[in-house]
Parts: sequence; C-alpha cells; structure tokens
Amino acid sequence: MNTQSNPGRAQAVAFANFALIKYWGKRDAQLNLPDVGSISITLDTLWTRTRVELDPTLEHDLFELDGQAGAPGSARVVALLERMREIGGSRVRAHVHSRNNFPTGAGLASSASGFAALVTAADRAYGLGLTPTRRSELARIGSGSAARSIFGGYVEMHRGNRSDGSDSIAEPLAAADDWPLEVVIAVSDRSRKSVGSTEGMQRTSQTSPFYAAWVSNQPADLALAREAIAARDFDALADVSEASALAMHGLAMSARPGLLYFNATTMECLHTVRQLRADGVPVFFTVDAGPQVKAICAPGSADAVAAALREVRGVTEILRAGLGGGAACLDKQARSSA
Ligand code: 2P0
Repeated sequence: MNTQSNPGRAQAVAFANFALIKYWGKRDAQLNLPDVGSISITLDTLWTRTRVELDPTLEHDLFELDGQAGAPGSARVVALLERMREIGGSRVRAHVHSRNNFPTGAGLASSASGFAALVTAADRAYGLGLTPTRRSELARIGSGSAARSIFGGYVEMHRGNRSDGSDSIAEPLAAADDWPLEVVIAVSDRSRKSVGSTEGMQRTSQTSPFYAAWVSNQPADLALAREAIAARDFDALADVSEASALAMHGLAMSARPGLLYFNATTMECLHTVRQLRADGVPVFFTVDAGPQVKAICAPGSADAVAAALREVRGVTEILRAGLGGGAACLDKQARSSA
C-alpha cells in the first residue's frame, strides 16, 4: 500500500547487521559521525518490525518497544522523528511500535535494525520518499551501525569527511546471493550490556593511548576486506575480520577503566572457532559489544560449527542466520500478520 492510499501509517522491517571490520569511535558525537569506516553483513533472521502512525492529537511522540512504553532509546527515536518532520515540513507527532525477535541491547545489533526500520517506516508515514542513501544518513543519527542495515548483503559504511555528515553513509558492496555466507551465533548472556556502545566508544576515544593507531590502521583493513569480498576469498576475509574484532576489543580493553565485553564462554567459543578452522572447517569469528560470539561460515559449514559451539560450556542458545536484504516497508497483508 502506498503513501497516497494510506497516509500517515506505515510498517517496515529491517535486519540486524554484524560488522566484520568494526566501527568503534566517533568524530562527532552529536551527529553520530564515525571516526572509522566499517564493513558489515546484513542478516536474514534477526529483525525489528516498526509501525509508525501519525496522530495530530499527540503532543509528544510515543515509543513502545516490545510492548514497553518509554523504553531505553526513546530520546534518540524522538530526535530522529524531529529530523524527519523538519525534512517533510510536518509538525504531526507519531506513535511508534517496535518489536525485536531477538534480545535487545545484548550485543546483537538491535539498535541497527531498530533505527533502520524506524527511518524506513517514518519515511513512508510522513510521505518523504527518501532514497536509501538518504535513509542511511538519517538512520546513522539514531545509531551509527543502523546506517548499514538500510542495505542487504555486504555493506560498507563510510567515515566521511564533511561536518554535516552527508558523506557518512553506507553503500552496498555485494548482494547476499553473490556469496551466501551463513552465521551461527553462540549466546551466553541475554541481558543488557553494562556499558552501552555509545558510552564505550566515548570512553575509548577519550582515554585509550592506542586510539590514534586504531583510526589510522582502519583504511588498510577496509581495503583488505573489500578485496576479499570482491574475490570471494574466505581465508582473506577471515584473517582481516578476526584481526579487526580482536583489535576493537583490545582497544576497548585499553580504555580507562577498561571495557570488558567478553565472558569466559566468549573466550571458549573463540578457541573453538580457531580449532575448527585449523581442522579445515571454513569459519571465523567476530564479537561485538557483548559476550555473544558470531561464527561466520562458508556455505555448507554452519551445521558443523553450530554442533561444536553448542557443546561449549556456558552457551545457552544457538541462533542461525543467512544473509538478507535491506530495510523495507511491509505491505498491508504483512502488516496484519505482524
Ligand atoms: C559495529 N558496534 O561496527 C560496532 C562493533 C559494536 C561493536 O556499531 O553509538 O549501537 O549508536 O553509534 O551503532 C554498536 O554501536 O553505536 C556498533 P552508536 P552502535 O557494529
């Protein structure tokens, strides 16, 4: 259903993404401009569905996440809607209902799918007709990683240089079908992380003696990952991705006080993945701002990887995903079953 036939109401879905070359640190905290570019894969099973309904009687935006009003992140949601109203010349507030099918704030990229879905639904509800690139720029204001979830498959987020953020946007590198890697997620703690990414990045950039080295090394890792994806070179992508994840965590650990997102099970899983790879199973790991380990598998190896990770002490749950598409509005039929 389009804007003309149902103005003021829209629902969108967006999928979580995991960075292989990590984003950690901002050059502008207000606009959420990254200090480094990043490269990610968008998944096909971890999603946020968001419904935006304009309501002229509202004095404030209302945000509900998983049935809970005033959820963490409300201020960012309102700031983003304000921005979109400015673009559209509207003053009408909105009800926002959002639902995640996976744990929120546990290092599984819920803010990425969340803000990508919000921008996509609000774009339709306010009748803005924004391009994906423009939605990527706006999603970034909600959460840096959300800029990437506007697109499917393999995605690069650019650091950009402009102070207004117009070049801090994501763009697709390759489609999901071009190289259908699979993802096995070993969950060991579903609770919300104690230090959120925003605060963690700020502490790191302000206190780590190694922050400048992290920033200056990033272009080389981005180039290696770009080349590996273009050549479908799994071993090359594995090497640079593991290096980026470990460098990000080493950097975060070097903040003062140090940030420790790993638990004992995280470490066990990393060794398990390394052992699998040494035994000839094409798999590598990445870890974000939480203890869950994401094992990235070449097509056909995910069953063996899932079986091995399930045996690791402390793993409470295994999630599986393939690579998926970009954020999109849902039609009327999909909305009624959502
Ligand atoms: C990433 N992470 O590239 C990195 C790696 C977590 C570890 O982007 O402050 O929620 O909202 O821009 O995007 C998670 O941080 O942070 C993240 P903000 P965001 O995926």
